[in-house]
Amino acid sequence: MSSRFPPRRSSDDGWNVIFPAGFVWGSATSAYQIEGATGEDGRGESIWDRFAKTPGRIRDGTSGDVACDHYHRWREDVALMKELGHRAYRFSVAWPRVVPQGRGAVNDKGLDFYSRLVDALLEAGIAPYVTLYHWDLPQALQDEGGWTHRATAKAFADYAFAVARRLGDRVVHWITHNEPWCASMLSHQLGEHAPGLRDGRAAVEASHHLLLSHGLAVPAIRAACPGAQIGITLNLSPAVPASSSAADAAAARRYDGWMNRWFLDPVFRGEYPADMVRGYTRKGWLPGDLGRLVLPGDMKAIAAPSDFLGVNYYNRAVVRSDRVAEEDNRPRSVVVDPGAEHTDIGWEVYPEGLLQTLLRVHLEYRPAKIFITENGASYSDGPDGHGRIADTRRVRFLRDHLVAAARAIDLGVPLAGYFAWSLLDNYEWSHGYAQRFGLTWVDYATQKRTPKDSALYFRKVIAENAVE
Ligand code: IFM
Repeated sequence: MSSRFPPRRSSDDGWNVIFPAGFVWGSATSAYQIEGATGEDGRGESIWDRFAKTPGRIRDGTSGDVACDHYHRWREDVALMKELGHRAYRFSVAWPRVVPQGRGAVNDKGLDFYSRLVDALLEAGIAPYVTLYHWDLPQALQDEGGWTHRATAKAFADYAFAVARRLGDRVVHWITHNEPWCASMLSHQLGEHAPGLRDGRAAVEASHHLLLSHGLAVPAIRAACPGAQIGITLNLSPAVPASSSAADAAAARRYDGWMNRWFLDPVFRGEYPADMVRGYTRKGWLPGDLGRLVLPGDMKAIAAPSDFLGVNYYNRAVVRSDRVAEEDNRPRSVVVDPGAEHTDIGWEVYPEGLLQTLLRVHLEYRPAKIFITENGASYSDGPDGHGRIADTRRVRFLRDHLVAAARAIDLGVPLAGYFAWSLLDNYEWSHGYAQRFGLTWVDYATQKRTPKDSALYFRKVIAENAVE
């Protein structure tokens, strides 16, 4: 069979890598990173409110208290998306806005906000893609043990039901979790995100309860919204050995287990990878008797049939073996190509990794459908003397990753959409406001939004359904 790649059409304007009809184009954000208004309309405290205000946790000492003030400027932001030609918008619901104490009383004012947003999106012809958990756990649940506590999974399913019951008449696409690796390993093992623990056992417990909560939420959402399309979003990175040595190959395999397989295997196969179970048990991160954490029925629940997988792709990991990495699975990502380009946050630009990731997921796990729910780059380019933001590196980043995505489609990957991270510059977690991932520049002093060149480029991609 001859390859259809690169798919071309005869054109004299050079726009020639074409996406399938109906491909979904949009951008993504998350509640804590853009909303602000953390104390308004009955919103409860989240673990990120607490973490961001703990001295030493955030590099520039800032918090999401104001962020992009989207809670007050959402009309303007929907108009911006429309102006930029977006056809879909992935945003997250803040659990503490809807259920301020994590379980129990539902705060109608919180739901009203998202309901108004959904109406405005639909009116603008933009399809809402709702993420239910993008890391802002109600602090009240953290006080009981947070994700290390099994009851949090049940509380999440109840919260998911409440949101789906209110928005499910208008929202079709639901994402239970964003990047459970971050909500477990990065935040409980490496201490870099809220709640800031450095405890491998807590990280593994949290990962299981996060996955379980996904499994419990899927039927809860379907019960409230029978036509729902439901998936989970994982952040995936190809792990490449730094050399041809057996030690580096083993380290890369461990990294892959820690980052990718620990989440993919349960969701698609209903089991944890055996090599990682052995490793975590040896370290004492899993109880010798696995049944003390993983109860009968858990794995079946986690593997509840879903409609799509969300893939967030940013970079690859080139892994070198060393003693510390072996002990705590901490990444030892090393630079093997000194000429490679890096974004301002220090991540290697590696578009081939997107193709590798999509192919791997398709061939090994066979999700019915895949959306790239995040892909983007931090570049600090700001306005020139005329107010223009010529972020040429981001334009190139987008183009090269979109060509990789098109290539994956051509090789048979059921890729259905692409969401650029992010619509706006926003609060980049422990980096504060210093890293800018937006297609749109945000002047945090005035909250003025200015589309960057990349936003205009992306608008053309969407209009043409093609990449130059
Ligand atoms: O900003 C984050 C987002 O919240 C989750 N995925 C990665 C992005 C860039 O770090």
